[in-house]
Amino acid sequence: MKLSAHQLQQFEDEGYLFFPDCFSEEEIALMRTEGQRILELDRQEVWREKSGAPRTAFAAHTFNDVFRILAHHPRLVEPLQQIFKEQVYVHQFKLNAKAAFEGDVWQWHQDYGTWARDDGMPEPRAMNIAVFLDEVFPFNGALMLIPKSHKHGTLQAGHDRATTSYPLWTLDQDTVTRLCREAEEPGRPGIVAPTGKPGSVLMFHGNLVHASAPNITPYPRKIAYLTLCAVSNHITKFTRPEWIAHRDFTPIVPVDDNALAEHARTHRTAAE
Ligand SMILES: O=C(O)CCC(=O)C(=O)O
Repeated sequence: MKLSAHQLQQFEDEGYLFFPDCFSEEEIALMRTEGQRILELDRQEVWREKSGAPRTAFAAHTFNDVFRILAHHPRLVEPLQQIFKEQVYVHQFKLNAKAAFEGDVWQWHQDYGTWARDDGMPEPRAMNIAVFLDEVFPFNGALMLIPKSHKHGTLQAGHDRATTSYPLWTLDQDTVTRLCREAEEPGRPGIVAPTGKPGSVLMFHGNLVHASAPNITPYPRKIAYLTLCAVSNHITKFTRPEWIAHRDFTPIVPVDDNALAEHARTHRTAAE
């Protein structure tokens, strides 16, 4: 997938790009089933909410064929090669559950804040790509973004180890308020929350400020996040486990565009 000049400009101006219908129903059905199965596994990579509900499953691309394909998918990899103008490797891979009634808050933060402080990543030349596995509604914990906030560099943050089960470098309320005021436009508040069908994709700058509210609805909101980093910008500090911040900086060689659909067909035939 190649970004147009208009999309590249939009990314630079706003800090994010949204693609409804990037993956087909067949491709998503495969990922949703595998994602749910993985979130129920009892292994160290599956992080739980304080309630015990699954929060995040890390590194599924290292032990599951479907997510290995996703982490090498040209629809995700090629736009980032284009943005960073070089090859990329997988810095992190996670399935975020945001389970029905139990999915907890993600406080306001910048991803690069954590990658710089915890992993020694030199520059914000890495970013998250969110692939919606369930429908994201305005009410089931949609990701909230502050447009243009990526232009402020890496903001001062505090290390939050208390409010959720996952440690994160989070921003204070004054900073979030100021950034929202700056992002306001006539008829648009300073926060956007892209919603859409399973198969939609959201790419956002490593310094874009974002958060999500708890899910108190019966509608689960699973999202797969692929974090790709420019190879020349690989991390230099190894404070977190390898399955959270990867140390294999091998450039990704993308698979065929139809690899997921092909996998679904092969496995359906084998099961028949
Ligand atoms: O999945 C979410 O709701 C938030 C995830 C997030 O902010 C992150 O992974 O940096």
